[in-house]
Amino acid sequence: MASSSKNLSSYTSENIADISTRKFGIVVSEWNNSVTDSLLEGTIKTLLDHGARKENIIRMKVPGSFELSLGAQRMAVKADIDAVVCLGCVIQGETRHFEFICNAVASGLTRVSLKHNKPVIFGVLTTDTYQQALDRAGGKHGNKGDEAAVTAIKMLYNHE
Ligand code: DLZ
Repeated sequence: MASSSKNLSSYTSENIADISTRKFGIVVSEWNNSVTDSLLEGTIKTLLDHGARKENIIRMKVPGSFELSLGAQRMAVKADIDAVVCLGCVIQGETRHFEFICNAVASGLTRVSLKHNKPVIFGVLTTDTYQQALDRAGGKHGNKGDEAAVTAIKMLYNHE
């Protein structure tokens, strides 16, 4: 698996633009909150590290990853929100629930992004085990929340 051999938070911070006037929405799922809280921490820290202002980071909680799409829509519809970062953690269980949630949230977030022409970032861990999720939420494979924040920043400027 590609992600097992590299730190998911590796990126070059060169050429990351000034985001001090930009406003970010973060939608975070409460399901597997021990993981999503770490993703949230990583996202906020990275945005602040790159110059975002605390008052320009708006948070919204949703019950589970399936609800991220509607949460993202409610954020994206606000005229002053420039980008939305969605954070969740779906862990494979014994049923096909995993596939339905992952497919729904991936296509839901894509639709919201295209409809509103705003970056809507897929910061959702989709893992086989709880340990794999922890490894990617501040563990040995970094923090997917950091990566989601950097992706949002890059997408704000890559067309200007
Ligand atoms: C129901 C459910 C299950 C089984 N597993 C997860 C999960 O691993 N991660 C997650 O974010 N949410 C899970 N959910 C909840 C669904 O996302 C959703 O909240 C419910 O199906 C209600 O719509």
